[in-house]
Amino acid sequence: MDRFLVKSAPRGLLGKRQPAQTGGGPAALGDGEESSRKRPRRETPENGVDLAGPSWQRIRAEGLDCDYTVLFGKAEADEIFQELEKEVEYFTGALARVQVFGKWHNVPRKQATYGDTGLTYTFSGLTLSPKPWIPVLERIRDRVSLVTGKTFNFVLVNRYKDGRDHIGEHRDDERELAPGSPIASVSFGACRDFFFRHKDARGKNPSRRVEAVRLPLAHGSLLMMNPPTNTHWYHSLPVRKKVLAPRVNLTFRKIVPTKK
Ligand SMILES: O=C(O)CCC(=O)C(=O)O
Repeated sequence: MDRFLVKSAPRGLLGKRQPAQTGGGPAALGDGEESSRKRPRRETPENGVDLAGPSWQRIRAEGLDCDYTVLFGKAEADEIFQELEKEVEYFTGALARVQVFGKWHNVPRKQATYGDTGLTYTFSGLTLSPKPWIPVLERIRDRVSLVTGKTFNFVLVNRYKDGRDHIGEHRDDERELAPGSPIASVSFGACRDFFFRHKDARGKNPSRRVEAVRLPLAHGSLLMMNPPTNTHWYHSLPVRKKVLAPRVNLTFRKIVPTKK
């Protein structure tokens, strides 16, 4: 992440892998181009969720390995979104500002972190502890774990009040992230375009041409960013002035606890 450094915890149940798929760029998901399959049953009827599990779209390119699904139906996603809006406490003051080339700016979105007790991470040069988990975040985290078989001990929440709020190109490649762990990105609210750009294809004079990948991230969706995606690809959520509604994104991570 730009300005965010974690300091301080499988290719699971998603099923068979597809070969790399790119081309015609930027490659866009959500148009039914990507293959999908149901993963084996895992949920129990008491969960009130689809017994067959979600259908996954596989997004593959050179060094990019992601899986996408709509995890929460509209009614449940609406309910969770309302609860996030009520319960999440975002950074204020110095933590809501960022220094770029010596000048201070407001971060163009709101941010918060929650996680296991005892974890610490570095943010804007400060060592911080995440806030303790709250029920709505545990509910989302546990649903992600249920369908992926992965566990997470930390979440970064980003709130975009409308399409002017955004996040610049960055990689989630902090060395404090547990090696080999995926990042699970869950979105609620306005659908926004999310872009991946290969590290060799950035800037004015890229060393080579690699098509960018565009994914519209829908209300209630889950995007699994599996290794080695964050080694080779940058991601961003660009400005979309026509989007007037808010969006909340949660990236669940596993970070290595700091040695005492
Ligand atoms: O809001 C999003 O979808 C992206 C968030 C993100 O890039 C991050 O948390 O590193």
